[in-house]
Amino acid sequence: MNNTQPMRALITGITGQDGSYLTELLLEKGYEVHGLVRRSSTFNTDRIDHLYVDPHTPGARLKLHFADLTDASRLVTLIDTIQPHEVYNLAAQSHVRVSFDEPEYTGDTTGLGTIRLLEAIRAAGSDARFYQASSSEMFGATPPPQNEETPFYPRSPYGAAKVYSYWITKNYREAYGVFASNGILFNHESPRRGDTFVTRKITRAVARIAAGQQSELFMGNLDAVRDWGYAPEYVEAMWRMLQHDEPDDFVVATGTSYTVRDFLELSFGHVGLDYRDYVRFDERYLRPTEVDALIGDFGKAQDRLGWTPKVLTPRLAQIMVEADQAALEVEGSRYVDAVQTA
Ligand code: NAP
Ligand code: G4F
Repeated sequence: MNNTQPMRALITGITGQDGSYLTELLLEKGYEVHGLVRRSSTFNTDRIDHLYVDPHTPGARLKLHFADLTDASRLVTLIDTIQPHEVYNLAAQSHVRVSFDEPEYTGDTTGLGTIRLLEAIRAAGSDARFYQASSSEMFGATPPPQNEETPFYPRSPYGAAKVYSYWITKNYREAYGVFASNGILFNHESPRRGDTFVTRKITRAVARIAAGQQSELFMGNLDAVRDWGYAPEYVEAMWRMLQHDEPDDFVVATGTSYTVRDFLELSFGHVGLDYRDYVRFDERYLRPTEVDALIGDFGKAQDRLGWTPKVLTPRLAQIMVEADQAALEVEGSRYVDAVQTA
């Protein structure tokens, strides 16, 4: 990078949890950041509003573009006009339970969206480095610990779509020499996590119950084991993958394991409550096929990228509960459990 020509990154999924943290990281590093935003009738840019400045402002380095991963020609135009040095493909229909309700749409975005973007890079003759947001859901039924050599056995339309994207990323690396890397990220959370993922659903409920605004929390399978890390640390690993001397695939995880029940205990315990007094079972939150246990071995990322996790699950639960309590004080009650199956 030099003073006149900043590095340019294109982020799909910039309005999501990871997209927002990655944008902060890249702007801090001096990048010009281009983000792909879906047009919607209400604004969907809450997570990046604090970073946005009017594009007419001299030196503005965050630029947003309307586009969709289902629109191949738009992706070609964007790659061609932006000429990014790095492309981070974070966009996806990312909810596992929802993928059973919307399997075809999930395949179209989470799976085929990746080939559309890779083809756009190829068609534009771009030498951009490419990051694919692969997932520990690809391991599915294969027991832990899981690393880069572990066979995939997806258990949902989402997991199957991510397996397709993983392999097509590898194929473009081998077939066309694209610098294309897969980050196989285990669950990572934050106060910006979507409301219907289990950690955030729990910490929002804890804040509301502690404030006397809610009396019950309906949940599904409490026995599932997950390896929950902290999202701001995980986007650092994404960036490091594209600075590495060669494209490769890396597991990013904490190597620790907790059940959903453990996360309930930690979160309710933080406000001095016993989760058993509030949590009720609702089968609508079960999945037709479940991923029982995910625990990642991040040794390769540690050795080759110098990446290690610092925030582990107990501290993560505390960060999220405190953030939801603070948010509740500011905004009052806006939580509506509208999407009943998520
Ligand atoms: P997220 O919060 O659900 O964000 C998903 C992003 O994708 C949003 O910006 C969303 O836009 C966008 N998007 C969805 N469909 C799209 C489409 N058709 N065209 C363009 N954009 C579309 O997800 P996240 O937690 O940040 O995760 C980022 C990526 O990592 C995802 O690919 C996810 O599958 C993967 N991943 C996540 C985890 C995790 O634990 N968080 C672990 C492994 C892998 P809207 O804001 O308009 O909805
Ligand atoms: O928070 P979750 O919905 O995340 P899940 O299914 O593990 O997927 C997340 O992590 C993946 C990486 O492994 C990502 F690729 C994916 O995009 C997403 O970010 O559910 C976690 C566990 C599941 O076993 C689920 O059955 O929590 C269990 N659970 C129990 N009750 C619940 C609930 N999950 C949700 N969302 N809501 C419940 O009421």
